Amino acid sequence: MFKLERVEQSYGGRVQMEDVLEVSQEVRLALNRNEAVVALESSVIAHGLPKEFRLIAARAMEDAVRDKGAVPAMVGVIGGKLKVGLSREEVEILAAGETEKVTVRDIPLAIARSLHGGTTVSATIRIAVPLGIVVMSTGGIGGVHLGDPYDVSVDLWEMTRTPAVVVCSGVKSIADARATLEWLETHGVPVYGYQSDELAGFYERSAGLNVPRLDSPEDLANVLRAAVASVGRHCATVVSVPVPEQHQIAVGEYVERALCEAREKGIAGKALTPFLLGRIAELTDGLATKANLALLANNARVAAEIAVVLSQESRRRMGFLV
Ligand code: PSU
Ligand code: MN
Repeated sequence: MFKLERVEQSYGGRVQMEDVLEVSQEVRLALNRNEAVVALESSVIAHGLPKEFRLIAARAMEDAVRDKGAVPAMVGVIGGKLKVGLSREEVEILAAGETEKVTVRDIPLAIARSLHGGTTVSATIRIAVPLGIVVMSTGGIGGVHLGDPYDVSVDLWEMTRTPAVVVCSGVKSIADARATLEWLETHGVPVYGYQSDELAGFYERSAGLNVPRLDSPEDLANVLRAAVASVGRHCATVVSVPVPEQHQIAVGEYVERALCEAREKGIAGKALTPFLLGRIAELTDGLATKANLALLANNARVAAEIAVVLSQESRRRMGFLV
């Protein structure tokens, strides 16, 4: 029979979680009190935006979460430690330099090599959810890449096994929204439109694909409760929030062009997303970056509203509230 303890022994003994994980005091207090906490990914800060906008984005997301009465917990890797609730200085380290892009695959190496890194959606939920932080916010999830159906983001696999509520504006612009939605359907991961009947198209409000609509955080809370009571809760729930109307822009032709350039330069794998996002920002004269900032803050706000409703519910059940 498979015995995890035996495997750990053979791997050279057990490393304690506390040796590799550090949760900020503010986040720890909030969790102890069952208050609302929202996990934020840091790859978008470390790699997803032009340098001069990274700190602005981090602050906008954190402020949006606080404005709604929740505690932001930005997740990242600093000096090989998995950090939940990055301090301002730690966010600055990730925003300033060339640090690792840490997906769930890269966590062991980042720890063993004492690296700094921004965590993608997959790594962020893998770290946050076991702590009880189930709501996370991002810009766009990774997906099945355009033009390369074998380049499938580990975000998708991770969402099949980690029960996070992932708030996003659909799939990132350089992935294939249709193929990604199919993939998620095949693997049983539900995708809902937040106050929308269509999957969000990142810079555009619609990707032209229908999804079931949720009208409010309470509506989502009902769905999550129904899931727990029936099919269990083994996978993530994707909540797709359209970019605020005034920031919507069409980027189709620029995505095509950036993809061609990447192919010519032989850029692939983990380096592809940062390259493409950078080129799209340049080609749209910064409008894409503005839209990106707007949707990051808006998604963080919606995530906080969801986290507040979920925490009120659990506090009520536990007798904190009457
Ligand atoms: N979408 C963006 N900006 C980003 C990302 C997505 O607009 O920086 C990041 C997220 O962290 C996401 C990751 O989890 O890209 C997916 O990368 P990949 O396709 O290499 O798995
Ligand atoms: Mn990829």
